[in-house]
Amino acid sequence: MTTNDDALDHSTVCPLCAVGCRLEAGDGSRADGVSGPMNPNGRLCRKGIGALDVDAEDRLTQPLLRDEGKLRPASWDEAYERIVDGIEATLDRYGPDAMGFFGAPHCTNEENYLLQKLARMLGTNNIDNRARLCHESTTRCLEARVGWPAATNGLAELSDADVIIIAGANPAKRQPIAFNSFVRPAVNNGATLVHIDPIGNATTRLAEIHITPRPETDALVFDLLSARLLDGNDVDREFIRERTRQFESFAASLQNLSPTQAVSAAGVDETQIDRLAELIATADGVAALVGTGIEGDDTNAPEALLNLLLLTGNIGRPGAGLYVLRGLANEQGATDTGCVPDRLPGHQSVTATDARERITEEWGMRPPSSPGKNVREMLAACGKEIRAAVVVGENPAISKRDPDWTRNRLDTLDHLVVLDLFLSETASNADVVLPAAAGFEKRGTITNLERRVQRVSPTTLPPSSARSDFEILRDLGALLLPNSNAFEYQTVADVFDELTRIAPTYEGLSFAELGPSGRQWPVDSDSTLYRDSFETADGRAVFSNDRSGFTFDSASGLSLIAGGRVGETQGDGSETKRRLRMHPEDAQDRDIEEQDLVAISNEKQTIKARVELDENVRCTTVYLPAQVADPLVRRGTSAITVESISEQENL
Ligand SMILES: Nc1nc2c(c(=O)[nH]1)N[C@H]1C(S)=C(S)[C@@H](COP(=O)(O)OP(=O)(O)OC[C@H]3O[C@@H](n4cnc5c(=O)[nH]c(N)nc54)[C@H](O)[C@@H]3O)O[C@H]1N2
Ligand SMILES: Nc1nc2c(c(=O)[nH]1)N[C@H]1C(S)=C(S)[C@@H](COP(=O)(O)OP(=O)(O)OC[C@H]3O[C@@H](n4cnc5c(=O)[nH]c(N)nc54)[C@H](O)[C@@H]3O)O[C@H]1N2
Ligand code: SF4
Ligand SMILES: [Mo]
Repeated sequence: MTTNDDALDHSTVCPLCAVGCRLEAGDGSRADGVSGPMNPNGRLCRKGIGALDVDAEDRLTQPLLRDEGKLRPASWDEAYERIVDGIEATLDRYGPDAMGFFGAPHCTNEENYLLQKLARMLGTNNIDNRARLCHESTTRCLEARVGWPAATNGLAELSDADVIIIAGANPAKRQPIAFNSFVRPAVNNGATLVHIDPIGNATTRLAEIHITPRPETDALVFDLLSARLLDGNDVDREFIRERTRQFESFAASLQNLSPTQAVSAAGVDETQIDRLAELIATADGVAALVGTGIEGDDTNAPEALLNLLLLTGNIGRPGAGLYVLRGLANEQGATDTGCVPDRLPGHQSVTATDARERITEEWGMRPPSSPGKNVREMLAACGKEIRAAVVVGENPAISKRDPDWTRNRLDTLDHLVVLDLFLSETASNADVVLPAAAGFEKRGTITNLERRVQRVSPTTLPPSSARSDFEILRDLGALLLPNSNAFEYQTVADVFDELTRIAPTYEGLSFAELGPSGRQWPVDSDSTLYRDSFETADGRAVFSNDRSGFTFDSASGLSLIAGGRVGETQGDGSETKRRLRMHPEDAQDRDIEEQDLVAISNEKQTIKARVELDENVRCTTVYLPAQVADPLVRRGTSAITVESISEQENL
């Protein structure tokens, strides 16, 4: 491993998902796995094997500028000049809070750090990253109640768990190597896997218990379990007394829960709840792994799950804790490095005196102290308070909720700069597009879903004149802040080392000493967080009694859930080949048979698909892959109707 930014290395860490498997360049464009902390047996998933096989034809190879409505090739100097003019004009006319910065879970820690440094040195906290849209409820709950917005334990600790609960996720498909390296062996060694998901998926196959709550009722399931355990006095009194706060008000609020109503509202089988309560009561360690399915604007499933873990003392010990099944390669790092509107690097509040002091010393200026706008607020303010934006490795034009709305918002900007590998939908609407190097063409660090900071190295050169986001942001920083030397870096290691001086979570790490296995933050603890105390003001974890109001419109009959992610096509994507998964009883009620073509409608839209009968789908719930479901539901659920139509019918 070299630290010279230009030299090529033979091996690196897979830049395609938050697991972070080790790999090396194999024959042709194939990547071969090499043993690493996340893939001890050297395996890669299919996506990882193709990690180095980027469609070179479509790569951006030179900067593009918009002139007379059209993008045209330009030199780097010309592109930089246009960016500086656009940003300076915005600052002069409207001030720094008219700028928005969209950061970068595909990019390295150093790149994310530079992006937020640029935003803040220009005078705004309007910086966010898209991790907010995937795991916000869970990470917010962890940060507020135990300390850090991150997984509480390392994955290898799953070998110490007796019960593994996976809720609203499909790691067998989405984090396949983590699932096969840690969950599967734990289950083979006797741990009981419980899958909580209205829809059975690849993960369910390994589960002993499959609980299928009505969508968005998981909080009720966790509360029911807490109530059962409390009734049976199967709780950890010592842990509650010594290490938590607000237990009494939580226990009192559970008294208001009517178990009969909760069971019926969640539509779960009571004997399964009893069985799981029994398992938790007798387990030495319970680990919960959660994904996007328990996120939702109105649910507080993560809050209820954390209550359950605190009640039973299942946090702060090996194999007992809450894991966030993050998706994008450096989602954790983008948040750690401060691409967040109210947090400086290291999850410190923008108002925290000591953090502000450290930064002022390091940057030679005070960062702004009023929290900025988050992703959604920035998009909503485009063309109004926000007049210019810099987007690094994100494609909000399609990935954010309601793409047409988002695209229209981005169109209203005076100045849009996009750094990307390809001419994405967002890039094609930009005023300046800069060609960036991909994950395996650059050096830096990324932080995986268990807080492991690992080095990535270039195994190939970027195409033509593309530059790493690090180089681009360093250049822009120097040009936009000509009176400061705050962007004078020789190598990415200089940026990383600055990060370790500012972010307490990264303190003690050193770029040169990360080694082939990386290190988990914080370095002064082992992989289990909170063994002795929580990272809260008084060191105690907090119970929450914020119980969600919950309504189920039984008249609507069926609710639609979407799953699977962007980029995964099903069949050739043509309307008649799309599959709607439906329980046989729901189909029978509507005179629908296997393979029937159906119209699926909510109050706004109708789409067509073919029915696939499936007993692993809970009754009254149906399932479509995300990109097919898109017009009907982007997140959460939608009440829909389904009816058979003839093969020829046009919608
Ligand atoms: N191959 C591949 N892997 C990927 C990605 C990719 O694009 N391709 N993307 C990555 C990214 S960015 C992410 S965020 C992750 C996402 O990974 P996951 O969060 O695992 O995403 P899904 O596979 O959609 O699984 C979500 C599950 O939640 C369930 N669900 C929906 N509503 C509810 C509910 O109310 N309660 C419960 N309990 N469950 C519910 C759905 O049925 C579905 O099974 O995957 C990552 N991994
Ligand atoms: N319809 C639908 N929408 C979804 C989802 C879905 O399942 N269905 N899933 C949601 C989820 S979970 C997520 S996480 C998001 C993903 O949302 P986004 O992160 O916005 O989308 P991506 O397409 O993953 O990546 C954005 C861009 O980053 C670029 N990129 C990759 N690596 C680099 C790099 O090193 N540098 C630079 N500068 N650019 C780079 C890619 O070329 C791509 O154009 O989508 C969300 N939106
Ligand atoms: S599991 Fe994730 S990190 Fe590992 S090979 Fe697959 S895509 Fe890459
Ligand atoms: Mo995601």
